[in-house]
Amino acid sequence: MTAASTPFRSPHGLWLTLLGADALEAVPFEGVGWVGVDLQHGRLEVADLAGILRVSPVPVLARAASQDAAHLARVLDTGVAGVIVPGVGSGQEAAALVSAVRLPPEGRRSSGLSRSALVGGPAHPLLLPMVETRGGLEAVADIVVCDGVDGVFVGPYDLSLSLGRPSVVDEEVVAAIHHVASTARRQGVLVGAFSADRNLDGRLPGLDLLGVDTDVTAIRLGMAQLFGAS
Ligand code: 3PY
Ligand code: MG
Repeated sequence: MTAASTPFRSPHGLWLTLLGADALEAVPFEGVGWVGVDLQHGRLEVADLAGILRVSPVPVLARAASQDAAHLARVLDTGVAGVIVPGVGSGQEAAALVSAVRLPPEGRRSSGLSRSALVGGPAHPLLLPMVETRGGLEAVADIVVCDGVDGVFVGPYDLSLSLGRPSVVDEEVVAAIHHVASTARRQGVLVGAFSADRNLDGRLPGLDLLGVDTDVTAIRLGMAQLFGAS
């Protein structure tokens, strides 16, 4: 356990898949506690992070494209508040992430004259492995106990696929999310999840980080409000 309390003014996060700095500069952030930049799905790239960091009034987390150490280093070099790392399936994988994400002596991340060094990044970026497979679910106690892991983040969509369940509001998926949350709470680490489903929101446990929905959904809702049938 390395993060005692949440650095977020609200658990509610906007998940970015499409919008860059120019658009973010122009949208209201009331009620938004953090943004998650999705580098695994959508069109955003590591090169988009610096601009987003410049304009975001709230902490920026990056959902990494993979567990690759070189990729994680490039992401952290931008100065993001933390990384959400997909598909972590064991305590060993979590330990490898600690090694990739932490500077010596805790880990093996290299320091360089990157944006985080020159402009400023957090001394301790959050490391949030994603639990989104049956293997990750079975290993969650080993993942949260890993020194250097700050919390876990549930991906309900991949988790429901991995469990062979038809939707994210299926009883087994919801129970699995609660199990992840209670295991994380017992260890005193952060717990987060993505939602994007208003039927899931009310069935989730209390979270430090709730990825409410994507920028595309926000645009769709705005379009429907502006142009929808009256
Ligand atoms: C999932 O639900 O699988 C996610 O990765 C959320 O983005
Ligand atoms: Mg996923």
